[in-house]
Amino acid sequence: MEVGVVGKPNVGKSTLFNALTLSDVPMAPYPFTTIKPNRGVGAVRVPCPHLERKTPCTPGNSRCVDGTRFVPVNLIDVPGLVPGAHEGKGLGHQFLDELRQADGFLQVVDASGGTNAEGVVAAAGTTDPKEEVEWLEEELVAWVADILSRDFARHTKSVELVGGSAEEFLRSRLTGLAIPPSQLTAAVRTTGLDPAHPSHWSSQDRVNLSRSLLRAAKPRLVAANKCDRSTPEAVARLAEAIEPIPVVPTCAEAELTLRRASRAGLVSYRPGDGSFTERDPEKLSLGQRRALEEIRGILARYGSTGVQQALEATVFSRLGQMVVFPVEDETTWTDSKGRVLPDAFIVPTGTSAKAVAYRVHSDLGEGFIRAVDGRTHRALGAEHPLENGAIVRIVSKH
Ligand SMILES: Nc1nc2c(ncn2[C@@H]2O[C@H](COP(=O)(O)OP(=O)(O)OP(=O)(O)O)[C@@H](O)[C@H]2O)c(=O)[nH]1
Ligand SMILES: [Mg+2]
Repeated sequence: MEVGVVGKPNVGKSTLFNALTLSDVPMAPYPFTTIKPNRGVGAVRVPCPHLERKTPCTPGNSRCVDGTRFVPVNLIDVPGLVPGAHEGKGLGHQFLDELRQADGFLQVVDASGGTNAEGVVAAAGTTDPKEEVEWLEEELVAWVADILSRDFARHTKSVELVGGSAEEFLRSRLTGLAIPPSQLTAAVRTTGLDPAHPSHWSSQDRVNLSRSLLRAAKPRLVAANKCDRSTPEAVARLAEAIEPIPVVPTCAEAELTLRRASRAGLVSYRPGDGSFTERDPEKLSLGQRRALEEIRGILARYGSTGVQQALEATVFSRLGQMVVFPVEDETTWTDSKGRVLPDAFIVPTGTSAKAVAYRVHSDLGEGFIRAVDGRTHRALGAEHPLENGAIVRIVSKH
């Protein structure tokens, strides 16, 4: 699972990335601070099933804090895009290629309207974040259309010569984008294109097709960042204006401050919480106390900094994922080394028992006999769709 953090320059992408991953990539109040992509690992929260039994867990690939499991998600922070990036403006869209494997996008916008299209700081309210959402789609569409159009005549002819379909043409050109074949076929249909003759598709057809593909295969959620300088009402107006794309108000700066303060032992704060407490107020400087007071005001206004919620809404609601817990013993919920609930995996909602087996290890998938539900102890067939939070043992020949 990989989420791409995208948007125009200077909106807070790297700040949000640093907050989610506790990294230290450069952030600054001017455009193009990020000049090459940053990769890191964030996490989404789910209740840890160990709470159902009061036996502590022994997490391996994830962390468990007071019964909340933090399951890893890969993140990429890319340099800011400006309108016309596909024609080479700003840093162009060369770095978008790094996002090919991303399952979806978290677009950061400046909800306060205080950054112009090129990322230069302006007075609050001078730009409309709705426009950022619209032109970013155009840039992403142009990026995909460009990939499709490279050597278009040659590639389409060679597919048609051997009686190949549109799907084959698209699959060969867009392999890196990790779009399932069914979505390729569906996009050709919804765009109303002739699947037998891709060579007849005009450049506008390719743009329309790219738009359908992106909308279906790379869902986007908008983080209305710098919400500390905006209002819940303005965020609600943005959400209405860009429906059906969901919007989550965020204050990346506050989240980063809280996570760093928590790491330094200054406050008790769990990512996503609506409050925090100072550990030892005596130890805080006046500046630190003031910064924390300001953050309290933001939490009171919005309920949380929104950063954790934005990632979770992207992964669970937009990308339709869920979390499963594979174990080797369905009674004790342990692996072969006796570790309780060691792994938590993010998989698409409704993933079958056999697909989860493959996810754990290809050998387990190939030798799949049955799965066993860790709660009901019922046997589950290969195609049985698992539920969110399922604890599952895979019985395999290997
Ligand atoms: N007020 C406020 N400022 C923020 C927030 N998040 C980030 N900033 C500030 O916005 C500026 C830009 O932040 P970056 O994270 O560098 O932005 P970016 O989108 O990665 O910028 P590029 O890499 O240049 O594209 C910095 O001065 C941050 O401190 C926020 O939630 N509220
Ligand atoms: Mg940046």
